[in-house]
Amino acid sequence: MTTTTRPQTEVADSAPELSTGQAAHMDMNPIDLGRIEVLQVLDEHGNVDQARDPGLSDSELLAVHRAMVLTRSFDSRMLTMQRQGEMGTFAPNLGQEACMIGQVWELTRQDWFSPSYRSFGAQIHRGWPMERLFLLWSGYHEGFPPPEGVNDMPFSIVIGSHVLPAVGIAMGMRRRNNNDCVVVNFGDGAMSQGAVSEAFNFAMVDRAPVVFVCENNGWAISTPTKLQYATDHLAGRGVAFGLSSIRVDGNDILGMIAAMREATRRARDGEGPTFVEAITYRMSLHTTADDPTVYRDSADSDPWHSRCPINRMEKYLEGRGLLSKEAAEKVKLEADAEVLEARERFRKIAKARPREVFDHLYKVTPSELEDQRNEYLSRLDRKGVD
Ligand SMILES: Cc1ncc(C[n+]2csc(CCOP(=O)(O)OP(=O)(O)O)c2C)c(N)n1
Repeated sequence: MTTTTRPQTEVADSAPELSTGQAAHMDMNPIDLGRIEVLQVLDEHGNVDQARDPGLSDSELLAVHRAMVLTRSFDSRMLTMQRQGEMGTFAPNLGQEACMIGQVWELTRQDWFSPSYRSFGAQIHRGWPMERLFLLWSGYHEGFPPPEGVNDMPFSIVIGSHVLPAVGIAMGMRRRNNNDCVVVNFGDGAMSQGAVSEAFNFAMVDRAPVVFVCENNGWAISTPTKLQYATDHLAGRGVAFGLSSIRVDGNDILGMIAAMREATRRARDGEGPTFVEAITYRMSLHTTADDPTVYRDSADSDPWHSRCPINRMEKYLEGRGLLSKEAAEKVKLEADAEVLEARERFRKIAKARPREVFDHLYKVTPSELEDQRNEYLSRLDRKGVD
């Protein structure tokens, strides 16, 4: 793992001594953090850097590939369903599949995962049935709670709001003194939320076993990263709080796994939190309510087509004789079929319940709303709607 060049500082037990030495000159230039290399194991041509290869077995490599293909298949089906009026507004994962799968690949059932809204690839891998995610994104509250036995937090839409609670979970783990850890993800836009900086600080002071994964996908809705921060990288923000920080090619599944393996090892071994800045690109819409053509042109996204995380993995697997083109096509067809089966299960469960429209808002419904509810219910009665 390439960490920053800056050595980890020990947390002081007491107030710092005032240095009596005179600085040679008053230097207010920004401290040079140096260049923080971007870790890449699998390049876009399918070549692997053997020295940094996390060494997955053949079956693990195929499983990782399959998980990314399933993520894409689910994503594409969600978009079709949304455009046909069968799904609510959602945030596509297209292009971020390696980031999604890589960040949770090293987690155990005991570990916790606290996701942002653009995480369903990771959630499926963690054990969320796809029909539950369909329910969730089409507005059924049954879809929201994490499944029994899956140590995930419900995802957060309020940007950055879930990062401090994730640190809280990690602080609890530290007090229990077990080997578990927490992974929390968020976007480059979330880095501008004060709570994320607070989370970095609390985590470092407590040496909490948490891995922060920033999916730096180039855009926060219509705000490009160059308007989000004025430094070369976000990883430097971790360095400022004393965190071990790394930049990784977020479209490289092997790089993501290598980085997360070391980051989670550090957390489990009591070496404290790590900040992983994963460089990726949001290939699709911010959400289905968005039209990126009004604020970015294809020159911005074009270079990322050749960096596709799935294509490069297929080139690598083909080169190793593990996956032919035909076999890759079969994986895709099987994933599509699996998603369609989940859609059928979803359709059987998802029955609109118009009589609940006024429920779940107030513990005691205000009288004017109660009047509206009664009028609405009698209208449903007149129309014979259950
Ligand atoms: C506190 C808060 N402010 C604003 C919003 C509106 N909003 C929704 S998504 C988003 C952009 C987030 O971008 P980023 O963190 O980079 O994540 P990405 O969507 O790219 O994955 C904003 C500003 C919000 N949900 N919460």
